[in-house]
Amino acid sequence: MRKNRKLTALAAISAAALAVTAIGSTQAHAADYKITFIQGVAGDAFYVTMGCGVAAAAAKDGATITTQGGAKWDATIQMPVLDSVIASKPDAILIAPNDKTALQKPIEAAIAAGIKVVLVDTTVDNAAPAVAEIASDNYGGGAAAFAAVKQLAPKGGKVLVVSTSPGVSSVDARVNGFADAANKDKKFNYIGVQYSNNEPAIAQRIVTAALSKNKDIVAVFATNLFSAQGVAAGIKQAGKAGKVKIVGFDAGSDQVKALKTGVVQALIAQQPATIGSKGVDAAVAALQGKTVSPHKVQTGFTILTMKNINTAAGLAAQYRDKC
Ligand code: T6T
Repeated sequence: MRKNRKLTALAAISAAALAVTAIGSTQAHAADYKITFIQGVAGDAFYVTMGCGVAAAAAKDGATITTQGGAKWDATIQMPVLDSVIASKPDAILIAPNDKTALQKPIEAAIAAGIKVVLVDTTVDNAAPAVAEIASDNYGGGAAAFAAVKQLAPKGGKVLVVSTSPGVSSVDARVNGFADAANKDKKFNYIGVQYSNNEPAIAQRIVTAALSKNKDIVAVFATNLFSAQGVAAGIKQAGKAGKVKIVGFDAGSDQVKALKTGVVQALIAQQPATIGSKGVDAAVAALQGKTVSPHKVQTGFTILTMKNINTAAGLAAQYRDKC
């Protein structure tokens, strides 16, 4: 109870500290702009929920949305998707780039073709040519994940991070935020990050191997939905559910179930629908010739625990499988 109260308080502080910086909302417009939303990957509740925000803002702003997404989190799959979207000549593209370097030139090609590009969720090495970058405060989210670990394992010990792939701006920032906070705390021994390629089965294997090598791991931070799914399965399989604490980013239905059954102790839910709606607002404003400011917008998050998962705020923070 005490721990849960502390985590709920932490959630409130984090949400307040990470208050959303608003991009000015646009007036309804009759132009019917064509906007393509390119997800990081198809079938991910994070992007499904983002799509709900995209659709709501498009209805308000006067835009028609087409959604595209590769079957895997893979830049070599996303690049041809982007090429074919450029060839279809939309007015604007909202894209979550799979890799901050590989997608740089293809995104510049879209902009050179006269298409307004808004980066949502993830970004590229040089985001300046884009209309705006709209994403969670991922570094702050990583630090908040470590704060949650501290509450859950106050005596300290070994902590592991499982992420997707290096070069993905969102999860890299979460890893850095977590690592910087963990390395400052002498009670904790940060044993590093391992990469799952966004495959739950690989995340599961990573955790199984890590637990057999380091029997004294006290907590694992999983930096996104699919890593968290695999980490939860691995800890459960090892018979360590509840003993080795899990803090996961994202709040898909599988993760919420793992929280409710005590396998996962805290989830950092992003605000994907807000990212999507702000993305459309920014694209439409740019198409109307307005200056979009600020260029970089950071959205907040809610920390979900057993304590608040069924509250109105907890329910609202959970991701959707359809709009
Ligand atoms: O965590 C989100 C997203 O923010 C990240 O960039 C990739 O993974 C997710 O889509 C969750 O699967």
